[in-house]
Amino acid sequence: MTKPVIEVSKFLSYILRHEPDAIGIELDPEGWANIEELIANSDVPLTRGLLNEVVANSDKRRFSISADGLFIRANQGHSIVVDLGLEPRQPPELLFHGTATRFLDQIITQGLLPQSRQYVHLSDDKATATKVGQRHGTPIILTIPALQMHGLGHQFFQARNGVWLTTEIEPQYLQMSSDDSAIT
Ligand code: HQG
Repeated sequence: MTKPVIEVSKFLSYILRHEPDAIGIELDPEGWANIEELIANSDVPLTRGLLNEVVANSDKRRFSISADGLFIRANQGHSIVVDLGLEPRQPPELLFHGTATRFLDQIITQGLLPQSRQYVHLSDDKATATKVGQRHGTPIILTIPALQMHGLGHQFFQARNGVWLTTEIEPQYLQMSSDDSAIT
């Protein structure tokens, strides 16, 4: 990705997930922003062409444009409350959460909580989880018996970019990936 594309991607993540107020726009209840308004209010150089390029080239498919081409929203990662219209669905047997070793003590006590975001984010492969964990420090992967939890009534959702979401994972379900032994 080129530098302008990365810059715009970061800007869009910030505005569409966390702070639409920062440029004086509002998202609708489903998280959509009017593209014309977004471009007019943007504080980074932004054109419709660049916006389309960012959406098309986002490595994690972070954004969607509405079918009529007028609106854009983030696929996941929100701290503001939006209704993404996701239905609960059956997860794979295992899901993974990458975090940093420095958070482990607290996670063991409290379980995985969404912290500043709307959901706990999970992936269906360890490589992605490792990259997510590295953003915070020395990574460690927690394995979640998602299918078993689903059978017990725990709800999982899948964002349009494939990321799995849930509201909380209690400590008893968390396993260390290295030897798959429970950490509680
Ligand atoms: C940790 C990126 C202490 C949690 C990624 C994580 C993802 C706790 C951190 C998406 C805790 C929150 C989300 C507890 C959880 N005590 N720490 N009880 N429960 N934590 O950034 O999952 O590139 O909000 O383990 O790829 O790292 O931006 O969440 O380390 O998909 O598109 O608190 O953001 O996507 O950190 O990342 P974050 P995350 P993008």
